[in-house]
Amino acid sequence: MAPDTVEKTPVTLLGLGAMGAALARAWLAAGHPLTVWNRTPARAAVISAEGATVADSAAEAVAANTLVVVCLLDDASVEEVLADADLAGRDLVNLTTGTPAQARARADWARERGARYLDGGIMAVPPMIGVPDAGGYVFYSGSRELFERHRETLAVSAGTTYVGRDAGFAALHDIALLSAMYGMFAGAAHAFALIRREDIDPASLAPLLADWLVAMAPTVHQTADQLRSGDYTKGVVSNLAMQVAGTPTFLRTAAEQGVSPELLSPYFELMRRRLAEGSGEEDLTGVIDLLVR
Ligand code: FVH
Repeated sequence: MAPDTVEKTPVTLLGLGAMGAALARAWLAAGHPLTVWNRTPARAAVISAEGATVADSAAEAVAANTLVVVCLLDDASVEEVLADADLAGRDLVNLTTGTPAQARARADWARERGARYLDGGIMAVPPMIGVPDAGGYVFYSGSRELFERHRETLAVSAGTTYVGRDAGFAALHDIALLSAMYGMFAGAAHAFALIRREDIDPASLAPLLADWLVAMAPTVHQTADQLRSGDYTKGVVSNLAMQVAGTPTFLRTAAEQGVSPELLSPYFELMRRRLAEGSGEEDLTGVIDLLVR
């Protein structure tokens, strides 16, 4: 096979926690020259032994390369770490999880310092990084030009999904998906609690649960369709009136099994409120309007 003679974009990476270290290893494995800095030097030493150059300070690391990626704990640590760095002319890619407002403010902050800015929301856990078939990806938003310029380099770590020029959109998509995930975790927790004291192996419930959640997941497309059209009765299979009528059975079952209804009750309460507005023929989509203040 011909040797890979294409020059790889040098990368500076600030932050070598669980995620940062995984990113570092992916870029090193792909042959990208890598300069790193981490608050706790021992973590940088490990990555240095694998081929990275370690800078003495964050400012020195930023000065080393045009493409600067940060993956720190939170927005406050980004502010702290970059406080003394000269960002003029840098392409700053921030993969630190934050809120949409923090991302927008950070984009303005970077622009005022002469940097181009791209925000990222990582939809992966560290073992998925640098593994093309693992399904991990990163939402990006902010400068489209910056995204295109570094797309190939960024794709080394995980898939890339650009969601718009608004720097806050990557964080918004990230948190939206993770919020849905927590709703799913909550439902699964309630399901396992229901069988907890019975002679039912959790391992026998797990595949049934997983298959059912997968079967139900595509209903989000109908929800989106109803939200777009404004017609929440479109394509309804199980209407709100019928579903609310069924909720006492869920609550009674929880009581019979000695399980707190605290994860289910808030959602049932919203369903009842929507029904009280005269929306019995609708889907569950109207609950969304009750949430938006
Ligand atoms: N790990 C995961 O599963 C998730 C997957 C989805 C995305 N998240 C976000 O990624 C960011 C980094 O997460 P992480 O897993 O690398 O986090 P830690 O292992 O806790 O490492 C934190 C790094 O941040 C450094 N740090 C923290 N505070 C400061 C500070 N004030 N000044 C300088 N650096 C700071 C920390 O340094 P040290 O403790 O080693 O000295 C680590 O490098 C995060 O936004 C996740 O939400 C990960």
